[in-house]
Amino acid sequence: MTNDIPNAYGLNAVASITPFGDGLINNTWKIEDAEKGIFILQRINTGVFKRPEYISDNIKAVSHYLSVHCPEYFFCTPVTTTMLDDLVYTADGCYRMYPFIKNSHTINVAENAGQAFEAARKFGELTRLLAGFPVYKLKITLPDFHNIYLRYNDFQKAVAKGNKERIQQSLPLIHFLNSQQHIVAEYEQLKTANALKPRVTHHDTKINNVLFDDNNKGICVIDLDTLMPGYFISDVGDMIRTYISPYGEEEKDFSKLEMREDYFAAIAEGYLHEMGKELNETELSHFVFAGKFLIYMQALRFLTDYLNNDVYYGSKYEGHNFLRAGNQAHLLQLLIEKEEKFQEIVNHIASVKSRHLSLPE
Ligand code: ADP
Ligand code: GN1
Ligand code: MG
Repeated sequence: MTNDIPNAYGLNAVASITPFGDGLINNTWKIEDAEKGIFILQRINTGVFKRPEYISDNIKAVSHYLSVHCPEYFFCTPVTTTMLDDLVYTADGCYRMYPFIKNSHTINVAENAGQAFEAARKFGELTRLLAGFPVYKLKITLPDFHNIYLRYNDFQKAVAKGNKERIQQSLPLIHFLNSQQHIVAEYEQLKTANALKPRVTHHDTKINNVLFDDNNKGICVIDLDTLMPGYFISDVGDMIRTYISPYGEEEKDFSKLEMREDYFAAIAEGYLHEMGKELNETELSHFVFAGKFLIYMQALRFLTDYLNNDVYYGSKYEGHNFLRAGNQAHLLQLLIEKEEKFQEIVNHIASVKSRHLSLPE
């Protein structure tokens, strides 16, 4: 990358530009400018996000709403260029820049249940604060992103028309994923019954999308590209997928994956601390389903990509997406084993909260 992009944002004393973070879709750099300080520069993957201006429009709309209704809330917004634009288009893509939040850090795997609580609380807080926001004013930055029905169909197409050798090799995994199709059916039922309330949803609640301070308190949520209308199952599901196991989606030794009860309870406590009053009965009773939904969809997406020759996620080594898919299928099995126990935990937390709420002041 040349200095043209930082220059467009008024940075004329750039001391260093270093690749940063572990995202799979966009490119991120940390930029140090001798005069203006530290920034995060990102190239938006326009193969995935075809209308980057929709992302900017959503961030502006939400930021405006929050500044009026909860001015004390810290919402991290992009920096504008010297021409007052927030996006810069060049021949090699579309860029935007954020101030680097001082004394912040991210983690890729939760190291203790307190971090899981904090992250779940921060994402829950955002949705709660935006409960009065006209959700359908948000633009759809990624159509059908969490449409599991479509993801399942894409998977079937890949199984029918994808790389023949890879299909052959993946047969046991294909068989397992086909056997879990009831997860799609249950989601369709919930939608048909209008049981899930459309809300402002982050759609990528991985723990490294929360900035923590030195005391492990959440500073703010980041990575707002997929902030769109959606359902709570997307956000809670990705928390269950990514905060509970001590090893994540890249782990090759599946025996290291675990569904730790205390981390699950921390997610439920943190999210319901903010959203307990917002969720309806059906939503509460589908809290663990959210995890099955998201983990299953991620397994479908990784295997679909493998069968389609890694066109979406790319691959750092032979069989990378096959391994990620197997990892997620294993995680799904672990969650299914704990499903009843975990849902009891949610019911218990929700009932304690509602008793607490109905006590006289
Ligand atoms: P991706 O879509 O590729 O995951 P993110 O927006 O999550 O991109 O940014 C990647 C990483 O960069 C984050 O996980 C975090 O470590 C860091 N980061 C992003 N924005 C900021 C910021 N404003 N301040 C400090 N660090 C940030
Ligand atoms: C991608 O960009 P990143 O790493 O935050 C993906 C998510 C997947 C995740 C799996 C737009 O997120 O849906 O859950 O990889 N984002 C997009 O790690 O596809
Ligand atoms: Mg991210």
